[in-house]
Amino acid sequence: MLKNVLSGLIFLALVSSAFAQEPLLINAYNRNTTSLNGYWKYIVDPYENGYYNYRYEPFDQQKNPSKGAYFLNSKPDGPSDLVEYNFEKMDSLLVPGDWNTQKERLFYYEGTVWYKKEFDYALSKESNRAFVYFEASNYKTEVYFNGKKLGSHVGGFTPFNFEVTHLLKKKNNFLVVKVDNKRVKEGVPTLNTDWWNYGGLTRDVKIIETSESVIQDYFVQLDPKNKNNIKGYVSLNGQKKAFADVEISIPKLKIKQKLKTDNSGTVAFEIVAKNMTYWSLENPFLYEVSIATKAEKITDTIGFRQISTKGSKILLNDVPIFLKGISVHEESPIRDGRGASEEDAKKLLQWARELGCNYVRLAHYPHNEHMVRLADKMGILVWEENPVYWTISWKNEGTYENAKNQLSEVIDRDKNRASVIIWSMANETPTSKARNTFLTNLANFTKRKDPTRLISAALEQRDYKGNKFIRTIDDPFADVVDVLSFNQYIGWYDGLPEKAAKINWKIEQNKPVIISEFGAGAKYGLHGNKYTRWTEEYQEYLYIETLKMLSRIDQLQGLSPWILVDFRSPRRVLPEIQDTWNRKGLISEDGKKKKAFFVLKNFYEKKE
Ligand code: GCB
Repeated sequence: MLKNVLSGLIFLALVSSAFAQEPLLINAYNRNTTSLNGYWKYIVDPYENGYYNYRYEPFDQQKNPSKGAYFLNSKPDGPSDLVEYNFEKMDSLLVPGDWNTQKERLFYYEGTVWYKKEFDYALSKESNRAFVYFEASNYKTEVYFNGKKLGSHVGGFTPFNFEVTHLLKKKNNFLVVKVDNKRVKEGVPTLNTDWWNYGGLTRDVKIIETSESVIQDYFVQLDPKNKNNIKGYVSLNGQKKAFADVEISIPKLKIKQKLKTDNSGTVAFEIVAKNMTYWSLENPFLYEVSIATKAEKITDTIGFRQISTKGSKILLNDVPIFLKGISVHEESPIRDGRGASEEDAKKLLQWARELGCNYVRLAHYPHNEHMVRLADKMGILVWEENPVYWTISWKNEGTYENAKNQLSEVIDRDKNRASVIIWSMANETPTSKARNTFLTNLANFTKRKDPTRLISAALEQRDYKGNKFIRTIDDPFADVVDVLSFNQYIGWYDGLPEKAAKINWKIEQNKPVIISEFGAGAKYGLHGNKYTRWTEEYQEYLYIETLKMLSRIDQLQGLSPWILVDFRSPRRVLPEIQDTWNRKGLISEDGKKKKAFFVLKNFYEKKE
């Protein structure tokens, strides 16, 4: 009996540790990788029949799961053996890609889809390690390799990886992934959003091969307090991570710094660097930075700059800047659905450039890494956002942990990108004690993790002391943020565009103000007078009036109107106008510019 209990406990311990998320390898961009993109076999499984047995117990938590478990990729032993699925005979989905826009029958689907990919892989050195890396998968993902569970991940927009070294074979490896995009109340985001819940392996999947002692993480940034100092840390992972030699080199600065890790495998450093070319909008200069151990070397391109605030100003390298921005969703402007490729990012950022932008708000969740890498190269500043949207379950501890984890993963991924200047905690969240605590804890966590960037959140505005014509921000979270941002829809959800002329602002916080959203719906090609909803003229009129109104805010330091391109949302059902598209784009989903595009472009051209 005791023996049974003990072996049960040991088994449970093994299972639960196997479920833990493994340390993220940053800079998957410049590592030794093999792509697993391409066609994957898939099974649609709305009842999660391949995950639970008929007593609703997960197969992957049983000692000897039956052949019905899809992660086993079972094959019948002979003609009399019963196996009720067969990946081989199934249709395929392209990875990266959402399933909704690839298969008509999955357009509105929310549930589980199983993916399977087979591949051969030989490590280039016996002692090397291999990891399977997912740049994102929406929303809950269970990963199995050669019939064993690697772990799971929650959150649709951030990267995660699992080590596969111990299970890897030279031939016929099979990776089975369960992706479930069911919306859940306690989730992040929650049930209710205004964008399409694209499911699937939406970004790149790859094998990363590393040496035994892998350079897992590093932070190499300009010291926010000293412009002649490069500061950060390097972290190794593996058997030999303790007291290991590490060298950071930045050839163009003639820097070669030798370091030694502590017993946890980490080393913090500060390097004096004189005569640096700072990363700026005019000259987005990126240095080649290499980090090397005895066994491996990894290279990155990093820009050095300072971002700070002083009173109501935002300073880039001590010089005040005005953020000429636009909000962007991560939809492909080239093919249908979720965007994930470099070409998608290029086109979106080129449009932003054409509009005169020096800044983009990546709404409402972390976008793919191409966006920030390109923004780094192009000299475009970036706001990155955690998908804490509207009515999250503020009191639920698991929801907080989930939000924190997603934020932590995007900070891990992008903390060396000069373009990223703002971490946004949330969008349009209703104030309450629980919400204020939730967001304040997130902000404190972020400041500790990355003290080099600014914190914000898209808040809401209200009447000032009951006066409908004076607007203010009286959200307690305004005291926590570095940059005070808010969304406002005067002229669309709140009266007609002419109302803007009557509104004044009384913003009492001595902080920079960014208008994170304003906008109006217009169907490209629909014309009429400026009072007719959905016409390009209405949207144009709203932009003209809104820009005049916002210019009366003394502390105004930037804008990111809603939004660059029309995007899909199941909330938007008006026939012949919306047909599942939110029409507040300045560009239609097929790339045509609406009249308001040119109003904003003109405003940005004239703005210092
Ligand atoms: C908002 C939300 C955004 C919506 C937009 C709209 O305030 O932040 O996600 O899409 O309004 O179009 O209503």
